[in-house]
Amino acid sequence: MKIIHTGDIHIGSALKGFSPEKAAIRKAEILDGFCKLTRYAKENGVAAVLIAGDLFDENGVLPYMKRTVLAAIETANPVRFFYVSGNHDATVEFGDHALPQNLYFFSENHGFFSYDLGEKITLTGADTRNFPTAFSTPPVLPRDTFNILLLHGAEDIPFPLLRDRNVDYLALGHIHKPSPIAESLDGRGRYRYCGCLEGRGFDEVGARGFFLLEIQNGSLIGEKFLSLAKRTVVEVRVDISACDTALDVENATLAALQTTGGENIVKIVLCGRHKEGLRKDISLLCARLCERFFFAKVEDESRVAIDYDALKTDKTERGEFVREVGRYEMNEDFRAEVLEVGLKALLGEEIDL
Ligand SMILES: [Mn+2]
Repeated sequence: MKIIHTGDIHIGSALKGFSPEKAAIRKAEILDGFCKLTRYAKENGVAAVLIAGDLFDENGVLPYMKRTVLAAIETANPVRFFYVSGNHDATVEFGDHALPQNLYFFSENHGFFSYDLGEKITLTGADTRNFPTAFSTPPVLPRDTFNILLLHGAEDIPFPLLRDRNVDYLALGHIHKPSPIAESLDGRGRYRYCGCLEGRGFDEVGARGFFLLEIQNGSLIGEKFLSLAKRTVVEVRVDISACDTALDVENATLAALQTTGGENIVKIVLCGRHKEGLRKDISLLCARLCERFFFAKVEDESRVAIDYDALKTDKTERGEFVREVGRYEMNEDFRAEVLEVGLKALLGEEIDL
């Protein structure tokens, strides 16, 4: 039996950090990402899709999004969808929407609820909205079946309570970075976070997708990480120590992005110690990158390389400033920043803090 482990799709989330136009596109793509997954499941003979919470993002979920999700699920029948609520969709209600027959919830009993998936596979889950009381009666799972536990959370999940309860695969949601290798839960079971389907913000760097599990005769015989993501958030650090001009900075950045496709979202972090007087033109660089990639953000961690030894004996106000800053106790990164800003001010340069 083929089973998909997904979650944290966050349909309707605000997508801060993008321009309004790009945020609107991305919002549509995130909804579409779930629809693509439902089609993949149907076309590839997947029996069940486990949604480990946060399918929706409560603050921005609109009726059309719920309609689209429910229609996609219905269209994917006979694939069955099993959905536990997370912390971001605990309050999302379907109200008057007609629910497809192939969508299953875990809200009964206000605790753990189990489904027999057939082929000696059981699926047990609990809604996050029923934490922590659900854990007062932890599930008792059969010894001779393949047991999947579906939950959403991290610190609020008492892992020790779930050990030695015949869990084979703990399918988790909440942490948006996928765990490539499932970690050991106890002598029998393993746990894993699936991550989100699409990187949404600049903090969701790297591959995003879902896990496809294959279970036969009570054992897991295959597990694959697959991605249908439209875009990836790519973070690249660019050392600009050797740059003399803004054009050099741009060229160094473009060289670092040579293998990155234009459909992606890029986050550039400038680093290194460059010569004094280099004008980095961050805004222009960001605008250029936005022309080549879906969206871009530039962070500047680079600093001026200062020849402290020469300045220590320098008789000018610059030397005096360096000596003065040297008298205070402070973290060395902060000292470098103070010196850079101060020396720029003494040269009459523009300062962006
Ligand atoms: Mn969450």
